[in-house]
Amino acid sequence: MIIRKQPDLRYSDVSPKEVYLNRRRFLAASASAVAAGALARPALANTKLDFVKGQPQFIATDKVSDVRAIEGYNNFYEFGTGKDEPSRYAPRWKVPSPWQVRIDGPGAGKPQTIDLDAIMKVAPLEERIYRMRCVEAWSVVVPWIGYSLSNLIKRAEPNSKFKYVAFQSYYDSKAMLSPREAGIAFPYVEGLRQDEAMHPLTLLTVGVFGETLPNQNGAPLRIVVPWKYGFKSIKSLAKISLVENMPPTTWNIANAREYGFYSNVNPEVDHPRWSQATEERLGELSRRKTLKFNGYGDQVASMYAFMDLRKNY
Ligand SMILES: Nc1nc2c(c(=O)[nH]1)N[C@H]1C(S)=C(S)[C@@H](COP(=O)(O)O)O[C@H]1N2
Ligand SMILES: [Mo]
Repeated sequence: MIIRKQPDLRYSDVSPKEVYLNRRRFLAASASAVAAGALARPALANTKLDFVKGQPQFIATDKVSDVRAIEGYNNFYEFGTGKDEPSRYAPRWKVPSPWQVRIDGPGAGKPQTIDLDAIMKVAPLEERIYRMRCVEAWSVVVPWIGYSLSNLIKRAEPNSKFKYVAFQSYYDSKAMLSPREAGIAFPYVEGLRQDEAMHPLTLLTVGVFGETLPNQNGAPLRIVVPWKYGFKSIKSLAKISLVENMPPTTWNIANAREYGFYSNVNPEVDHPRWSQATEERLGELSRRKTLKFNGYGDQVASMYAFMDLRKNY
């Protein structure tokens, strides 16, 4: 049983951010901790968001992960290739304001540039608790805030040329690593098939733990696709193109044999260098069995019914 009928998640049993931050303020008073630079550091001072609870099908019943796992153990190669580096270096980045997102491409009947402020008002913000599974076989459970990406795409009045969506991250060579340092091309690009992009689970995400996104989690705006490996969930989104052909994606460009376009979580198809059968849920001692489509099969499997998922990995 993965989806609970009544969303009644209590933050009292999930290491809430407030508890953690209070503990951290307490620690900050300790000279030795400060001197040792030992404080794990999620960003402070994000803005509180107004949101409602997502529908039950969007609320995983797994225990929400500790804020230190979600905001302190990240992949964001623009800010470093180590898991601790994004939380150390991304907070220094000043998120450009106003943040503008370009929506274009042959599939967009009404191409447009839209500000984050306007994006926030396109649909009501919902809190959704999603399991996230990195291709590197660790996972977390995250209380994201956002709304289905389909709401924003519809504003661009998509036409019959919309077969795929191509996403592009923001890139600033002065504030971020060079492609040579990171070992991947920038700007980071990702993509989804039309039906995947319009699927209600695909979340345009502006927050986590009730507040705007910390930089290391992809501020100010990212995509979250919970049935796919984490690298599909592109951060710091700057451009959305509605296109006719399957777009290039960063990890596929870097190593096509290891990272395919679809990248659905699949315990039956191993990565060439490691098994995908199990995962480390951060904060838990024993490994979990990885679920096909990360446990979202009831909602998404039909989109792949006629595909060989070994070939289309
Ligand atoms: N722009 C950009 N987006 C990115 C990445 C990245 O390096 N750059 N890493 C991806 C990977 S591999 C994962 S697992 C998730 C991690 O998201 P999180 O740090 O919020 O858990 O972000 C994805 N989005
Ligand atoms: Mo990942």
